[in-house]
Amino acid sequence: SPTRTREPLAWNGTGTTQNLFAIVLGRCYAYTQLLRPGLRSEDCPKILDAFKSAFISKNPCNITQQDYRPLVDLVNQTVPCNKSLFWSKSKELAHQYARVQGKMFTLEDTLLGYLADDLTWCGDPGSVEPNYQSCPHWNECLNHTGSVFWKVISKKFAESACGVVQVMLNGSLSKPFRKSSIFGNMELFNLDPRKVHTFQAWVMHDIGGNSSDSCSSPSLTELEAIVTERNITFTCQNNYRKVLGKMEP
Ligand code: 2NF
Repeated sequence: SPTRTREPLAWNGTGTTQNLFAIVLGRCYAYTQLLRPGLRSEDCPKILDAFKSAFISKNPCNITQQDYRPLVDLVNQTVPCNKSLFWSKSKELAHQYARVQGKMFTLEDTLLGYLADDLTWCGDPGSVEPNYQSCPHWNECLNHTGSVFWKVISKKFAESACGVVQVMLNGSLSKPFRKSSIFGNMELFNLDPRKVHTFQAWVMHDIGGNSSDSCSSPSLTELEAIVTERNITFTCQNNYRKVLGKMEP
């Protein structure tokens, strides 16, 4: 095995998840064989190789969208119309809803999002191994291994959405919609108005917390203006009942 000539670069974030490659390969087989049979499980070793090639031996602050191109091109998954669920600051509830409902797709219910959810990974210019000691925090530099990955696959997810799309927002925040979030700057602007006719916002509040009419707050009015300007019909619901109802045992 190659000997290190020096210590890996030191960053402010946690290092690569232990057993990263085994987790990614295992998730790939689980997804393609058990969760969504019909996707090609024989591609999993190729998918893992393309994932590795995107960042191994590279400076984790100098990753480009092209680095992930071979990986993204290996996966041809489309989400059925009316089934895309975007979220911002509401990950757990959005996932629960999508999965209980069984038929909605958050980004993490697509293969690429599923492979990487909750994982950290980065390489090091001086090594063929991932950097298990530290990785850049996502606000430490712009073009970092994780940010670029999520931006690339978020953009693709948004571009392919069609029909009615939903976004779940967190009404317990003073600004449930933020233009600077990944939803606000990658997903929203990559929806295709020729395919997406209606945009539904669900503003959820903590159960037992203060309930307010977030749909008429300035933050939601700003979202409405952007959506309407893009010639997509906008609707907004506070505490969409179907979400809460489905959560009851
Ligand atoms: O880890 C994920 N599963 C993930 C990461 C980034 C983006 C998922 N996404 C996709 C989801 F599918 C949602 O539709 O983007 C949408 C949510 O992103 P958001 O920025 O609108 O919402 P937040 O709840 O603020 O952030 C979601 C996660 O992304 C991390 C953040 O720590 C949280 O774990 N995050 C925020 N900004 C960045 C960034 N610039 C970021 N990760 C990398 N780069």
